[in-house]
Amino acid sequence: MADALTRDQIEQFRQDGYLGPFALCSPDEMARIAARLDADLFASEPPQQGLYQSRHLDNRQVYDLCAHPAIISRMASIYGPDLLLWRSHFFLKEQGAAEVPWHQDTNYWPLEPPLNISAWVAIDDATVENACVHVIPGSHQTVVPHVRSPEGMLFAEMADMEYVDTTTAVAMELRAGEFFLFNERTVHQSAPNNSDRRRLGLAVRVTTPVVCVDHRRLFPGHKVVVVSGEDRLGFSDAADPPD
Ligand SMILES: O=C(O)CCC(=O)C(=O)O
Repeated sequence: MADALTRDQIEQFRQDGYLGPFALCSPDEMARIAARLDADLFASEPPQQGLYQSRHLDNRQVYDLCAHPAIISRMASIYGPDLLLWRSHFFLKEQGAAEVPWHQDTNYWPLEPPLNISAWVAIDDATVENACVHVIPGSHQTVVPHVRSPEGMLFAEMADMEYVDTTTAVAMELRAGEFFLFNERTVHQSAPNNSDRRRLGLAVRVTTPVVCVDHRRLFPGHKVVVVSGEDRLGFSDAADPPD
């Protein structure tokens, strides 16, 4: 399969809980995609600071980014050929945007069992200066308790820092058009954006048909979309990709 991961890469993902960066498209191509998203999607409904959810369900450009073979082939190397796209988030950090605290995604998610692989796709260049995501290698091997975040953070709950060692954290600096993979327990964060450059990323969330998504904890009409292979189990409600 094109873009399949090697055995060594799969082993590295299992050991570190993240992998990449990889190229989805060139920076020039991503600039064209970003201009179209700005014109067609964000002009009428700007992404809020923080979360902007699951527009792959009603926007073909967003769906095509989420279901891009460069992402899905690599995910299939790890989780097999049957894959469900169950969620996507635009994470916008304008100048002055607050911190996304250290956290494990599984703390917030309605998945049973809690199994997910994410691709974080850079729509703008993401650097330390404009608040790229940081990950902690190997942190997915422990479930970390979460506590209320202090005022001013972008998430209401965060990892209890008694259980998190940030000294080995890695800054995932990406050119526009690149992405990295991480799993549902990899502890990650992004700092406040103290630069004058916007930082927009798209987080693509994929699981397998053995997982049941509790749609009631998301929004009315929420469904998964089969992005590879087939869903032989039907535990989660499914929709077709948008036209
Ligand atoms: O983009 C960010 O700043 C945070 C990303 C994140 O928390 C995620 O993708 O789960």
